[in-house]
Amino acid sequence: MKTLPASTARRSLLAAPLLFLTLSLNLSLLQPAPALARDTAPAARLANVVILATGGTIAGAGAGTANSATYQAAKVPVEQLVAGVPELKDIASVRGEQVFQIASESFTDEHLLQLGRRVAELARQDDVDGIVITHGTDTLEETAFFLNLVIPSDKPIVVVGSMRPGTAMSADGTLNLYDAVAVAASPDARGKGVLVTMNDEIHSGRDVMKAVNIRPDAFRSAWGPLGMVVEGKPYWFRLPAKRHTSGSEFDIARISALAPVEIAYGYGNVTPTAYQAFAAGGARAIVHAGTGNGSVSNRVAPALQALRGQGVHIIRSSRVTAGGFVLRNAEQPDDKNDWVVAHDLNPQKARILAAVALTRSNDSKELQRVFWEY
Ligand code: DAS
Repeated sequence: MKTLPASTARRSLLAAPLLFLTLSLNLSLLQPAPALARDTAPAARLANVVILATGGTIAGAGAGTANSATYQAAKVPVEQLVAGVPELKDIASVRGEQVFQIASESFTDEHLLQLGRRVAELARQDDVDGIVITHGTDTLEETAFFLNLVIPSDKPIVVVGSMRPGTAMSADGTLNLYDAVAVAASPDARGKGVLVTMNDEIHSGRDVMKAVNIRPDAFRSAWGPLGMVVEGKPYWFRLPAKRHTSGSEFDIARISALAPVEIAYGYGNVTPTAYQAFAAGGARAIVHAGTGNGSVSNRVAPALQALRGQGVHIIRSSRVTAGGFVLRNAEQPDDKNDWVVAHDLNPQKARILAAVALTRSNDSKELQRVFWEY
């Protein structure tokens, strides 16, 4: 038998224990991890989350599984929504309330106030840790922003919808609802304002908008989402910068009615007719959904100056959808006209903020301050 040179023999002797150690390590990797010592501390209780259902596609039903866009919204009751996601019981102690059963394009300011009062009442309860609102997607961004302004609570409040009814293939409502409850149950969602979970993303109720009307990735925030939910766990990457909820000067308890505020769209060939009709109908402010930088046609500017003279506020917003930013006195003499600019808020959000702000002051400088701060 050929003997090994001494150096080779030493290396192989050294190698033997290493080989044994490696093998035993590999084998141990194949064994199931030993059960951790049972934690004797009582298991932390699941968070109590209330789901307020208002209707929309997330409660919709279509004739067949191929009907992802042809369906009836606001059909499925909240009990069935909750039963449709049995995994909810693993992440929270959930109960549901049916506040409305409507498509959200039919929301009125009265619906906003009624929903807001119920949210505020629940948020004051010690046995409620978080609130989820299921909602149509059409005006979801308006409701989320409204609640962000008037609910004096740091508890997680999450608005959620779906782009496809539960009867369709690849329906998005179940996972959206699961994500919403996961966020509402999460202590680190506290103090971040009203949130919106759609398509695994977590958005600020202030920034989010419905940018697409027929795909699950419909909701966008011009400044980006705050985070995302992965397998029932929220991950955060940024925080809201504007005043909201417990940091807001507005409180639903002190609002009996929202101020009447309308929106008129700017476009080529525009005339003052809509603005004048809104003023005649009692609008206290008109949001101008202007072209580009909230620009105002020279066919309309004189009429808006006259309306301001009659006490109607003019608020310049922009009709652009991927991130407007209207600057004071840029292309329009706002100081001279005593007009307000909507900052980065789109027209529908500007309407909500003006309708809330005018419940406290009719002063245009106060109104402009509010648009900078919220
Ligand atoms: N009609 C729409 C609404 O209720 C359906 C939806 O997308 O939720 O907002």
